[in-house]
Amino acid sequence: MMTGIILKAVGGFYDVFSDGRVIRCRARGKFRKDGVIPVVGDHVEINPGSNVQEGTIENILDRRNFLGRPAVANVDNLIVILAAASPEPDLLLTDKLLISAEYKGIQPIIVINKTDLADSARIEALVGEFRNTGYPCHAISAKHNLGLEALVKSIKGITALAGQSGVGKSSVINRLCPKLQLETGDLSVKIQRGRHTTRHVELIILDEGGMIIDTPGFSQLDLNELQPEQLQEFYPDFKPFRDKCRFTGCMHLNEPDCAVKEAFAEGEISEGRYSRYARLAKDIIANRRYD
Ligand SMILES: Nc1nc2c(ncn2[C@@H]2O[C@H](COP(=O)(O)OP(=O)(O)O)[C@@H](O)[C@H]2O)c(=O)[nH]1
Ligand SMILES: [Mg+2]
Ligand SMILES: [Zn+2]
Repeated sequence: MMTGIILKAVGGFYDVFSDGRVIRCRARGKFRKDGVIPVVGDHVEINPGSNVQEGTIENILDRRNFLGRPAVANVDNLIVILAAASPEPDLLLTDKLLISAEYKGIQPIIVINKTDLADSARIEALVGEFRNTGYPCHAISAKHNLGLEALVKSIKGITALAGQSGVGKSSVINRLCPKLQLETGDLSVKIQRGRHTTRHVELIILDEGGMIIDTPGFSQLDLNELQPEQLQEFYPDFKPFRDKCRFTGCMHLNEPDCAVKEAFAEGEISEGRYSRYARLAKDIIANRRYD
């Protein structure tokens, strides 16, 4: 028995990377019976088969996480991409993606793309927005191939990309893996062409050692799944202050002697992060399900 990782799943076959080579496998029937379907990113035990016969996936090892749409397991990093300009950065979406990553136990990496379209004050302001999170942050230009080398070196393990449309996700993937040549650019053109092609998600092994998922996208957490007092757990920038509030269970909204609010007043938490947190927390409270 060998172990490997599923790179691709197409038409009942699985390409499993094991011991430096790719072995085409079928899955044992028992998976279907158990209702567990092997997915890209799964660590599996395989019987490698022979030269003339494909291998067999015998076991799926425990998953550290699972993402649907695209279905991928064991994601280590989420690159959350913003554009410094064009489109205007959607920081609320960014925060939601960061929360979703934290919730799944995925390390976020922030990438500010299109630095060629903004002045340094603007880029610095965006970097500053997330500084106290401690997340790695890379300012790059996919168009001019700036900053990509440092980014690729920081990728260890399985890495997914997410961000609003037009920020340059496909362009970044193409830079990381030039042989892919994903379509980039005008959305309306992409949608027209997209109707005729179904792409299958594939894990690409980079020369530098990391692995990227070739299909951008990441199913966000529905924040209404959270209890309002849970939300703060996904804000590493609040962590140093949370225990210092007067009330245990403080949600840092209207409570007196709140250390988180004091930290933001003193610039130790970015004002934007705090105000978007307050907005999301209030939304969760407003939509609270009593069940
Ligand atoms: N000026 C500039 N344009 C870029 C950069 N990266 C991507 N673009 C352009 O932005 C548009 C959207 O890029 P795309 O990769 O398709 O974005 P996606 O929707 O996130 O996959 C395309 O026209 C790209 O050529 C960059 O660093 N600078
Ligand atoms: Mg794209
Ligand atoms: Zn508080």
